[in-house]
Amino acid sequence: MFCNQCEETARGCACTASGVCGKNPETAGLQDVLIWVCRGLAHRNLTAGGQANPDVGMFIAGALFGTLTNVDFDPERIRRLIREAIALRDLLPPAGSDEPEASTWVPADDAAIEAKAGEIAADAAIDDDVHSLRTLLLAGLKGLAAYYYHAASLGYTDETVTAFLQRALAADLRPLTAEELVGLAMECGTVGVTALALLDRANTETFGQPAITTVRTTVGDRPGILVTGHELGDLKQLLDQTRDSGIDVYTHGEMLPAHAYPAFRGYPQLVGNYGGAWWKQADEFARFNGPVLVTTNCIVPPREAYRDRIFTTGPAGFPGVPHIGVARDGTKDFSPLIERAKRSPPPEQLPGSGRELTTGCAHQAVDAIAGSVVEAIRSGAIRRFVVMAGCDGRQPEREYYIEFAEALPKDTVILTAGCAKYRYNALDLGTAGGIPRVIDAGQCNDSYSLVVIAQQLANAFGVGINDLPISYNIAWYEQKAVLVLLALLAVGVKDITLGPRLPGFLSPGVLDVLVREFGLKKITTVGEDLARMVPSAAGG
Ligand code: SF4
Ligand code: SF3
Repeated sequence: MFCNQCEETARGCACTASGVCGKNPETAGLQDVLIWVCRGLAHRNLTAGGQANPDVGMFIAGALFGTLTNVDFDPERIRRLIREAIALRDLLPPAGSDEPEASTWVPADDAAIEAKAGEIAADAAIDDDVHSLRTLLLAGLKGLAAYYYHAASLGYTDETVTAFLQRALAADLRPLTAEELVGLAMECGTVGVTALALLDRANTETFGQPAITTVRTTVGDRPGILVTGHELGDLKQLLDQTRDSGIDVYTHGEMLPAHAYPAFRGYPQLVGNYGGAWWKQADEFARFNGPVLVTTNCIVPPREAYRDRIFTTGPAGFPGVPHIGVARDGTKDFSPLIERAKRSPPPEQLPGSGRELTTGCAHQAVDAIAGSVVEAIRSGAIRRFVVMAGCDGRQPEREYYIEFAEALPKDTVILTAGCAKYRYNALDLGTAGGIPRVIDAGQCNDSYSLVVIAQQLANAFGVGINDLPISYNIAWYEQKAVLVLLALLAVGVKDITLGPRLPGFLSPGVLDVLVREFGLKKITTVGEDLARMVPSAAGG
């Protein structure tokens, strides 16, 4: 195997024996083959005219989502998807006599799939700028596919997104120059903005406009079901099925922002949020005592303590873990979780929890207080915003983000989104000019909200987006964050600081371009980064 797509890749270089995330070589190889046959499928679908089969775009979005870090560890499901991709492809007319192998390949058996996986891994291991750019593009495409999948599962689709996804995947079947790859990566960011805006519309039109909301983190004395991941529609269906059941429902991780949407307020059994970011799940799921529903990333290999009460759905999967499927009409039957919950003791209160969390400060909510925000900036009560969006992770060096948040001067406000916020959203950072010092827009996809807020401020002050008093200190872990990074670059944001490590797939040459053209930097020390991002903070 050769996988270097996430922030915790082995030695900052690549996972080659097994994944730090728990992905084994078999699964890694199957994922590579699935992506490769999707390239062949995309090529044929586009060559047959436009998007000859309109279902292919959605199939590819789902398939790519499954290959994102911490989504699907189940080799059997991936094998099935490879067969489905080939079957879909072979329903399309052949695209001429010189089709790429990925558009015609039919594996004789599992050994043939394994051999193909070996070829793809050997090719990925080559260390040069072109391979670095190919990995950057693929990571961005995975993030794009994932966000598009979320929007489409709520019925919001956009052919320009699926057309680009297929064009960019198919393009890599022939040798591309570094310039072509840079162009596609930048276009991926632009299409990423379209997909993030689509998801924003899907969420707000389906669940209502989010409003600033406080969320309880204490537990009740009834049995509970814990819902994690990003798929709000799954939570909604589960809540409909648990009305008057005597079971409480708690959000976990990236599901926290659900509490801010009006559609989720009418459920008295949705009682609060339990736990923090994804990497603490082994301990938190064990203490929760009741069933856990994993809707998307991040799932980590489950511990024995809760293995008999964890369920996956959607793109998430793990061998031996029951998977809740979807009916043709889009409904899911969560009765296995409900039955399991009825036999479960109530959750255990987590040590250190109890403080209410605030979420829902998406662009619509900030719009409602725009006058006060502009006034606070004009009066000097708010001197600077620092965007600290992205992912959390398990390495000790991520303590940096707590220290950074604590060290920020009292007239600075943190704009956050994604699970990165769990490092500081329970700190008592107070307010600046009457505005909370941590503005949580929501899930990682709600980073889009932060861009809208920045654009609104730029308009209010009649300046460009880079002339605003906003610094970017982004934490990344997986490929959704890569797409968010490309989207920020596409809207013209410069001087982004990224951490805790830079992507292992960036070659020195590609990094050099990102530094030169976009001012990308890696985090250093809290003191040094503060001095750079909030200049007068250096003197206290
Ligand atoms: Fe390694 Fe990350 Fe790939 Fe997992 S997803 S195998 S940790 S690089
Ligand atoms: Fe987190 Fe997995 Fe990226 Fe949606 S839940 S941000 S890491």
